[in-house]
Amino acid sequence: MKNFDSSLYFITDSTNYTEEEFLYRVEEALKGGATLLQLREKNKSTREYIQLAEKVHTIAKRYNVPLIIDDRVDVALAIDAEGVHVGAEDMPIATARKLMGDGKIVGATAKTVPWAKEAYEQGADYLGVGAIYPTTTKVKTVLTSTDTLRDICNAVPIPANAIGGLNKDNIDVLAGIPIAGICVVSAIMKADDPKTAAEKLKARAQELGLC
Ligand code: TZP
Ligand code: MG
Repeated sequence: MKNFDSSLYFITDSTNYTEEEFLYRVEEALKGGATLLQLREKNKSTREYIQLAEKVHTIAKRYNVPLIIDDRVDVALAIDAEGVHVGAEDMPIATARKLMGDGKIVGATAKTVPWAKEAYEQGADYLGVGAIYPTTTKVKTVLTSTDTLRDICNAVPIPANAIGGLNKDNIDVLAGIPIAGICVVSAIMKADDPKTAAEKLKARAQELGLC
């Protein structure tokens, strides 16, 4: 099992922010206690993605937080990121693993138990499971019940994180489910104060015994 902490996994969304504001928010989230960071860009050219990833990686390293690149193994390799996250329409997990090597983190999306087992067998290090609640973040997803989330956690030996519409006021539904942590975009990214938002989310998750 790889050694990383996904208890507060912050996934970025640069939509509607200047680069300066975006990087500031990322850093505030890290100051607030995000333990794992994913750069998630859907509309950037390869060159733009790499340039932004380099900047985000420089910041993440200062906080000792691993950086995961969404979708793109080439971008992850180009900047020597700590990992990549692949979904159903991205590179197959086994291929991502082969290209990234054993030392890097490969994360995958899973919405069912068979899918989770397949991801584990292909070499995924962790799973993102959801959406638990409807989300306003641009994503092709369907809802995953907390029962399925629990079944997935019990079916595979790798950490599973809940994702989708989560915030400090609704994560109580996850209490008692053996997740490794929560993944959030909006709850931190769109908060007035991302640092305080991250701190409060983490405190609430700890209070509920989620991490
Ligand atoms: N995968 C499932 S839901 C989701 C992703 C990437 C988006 C989560 O964003 P938010 O803003 O935390 O609901
Ligand atoms: Mg993807």
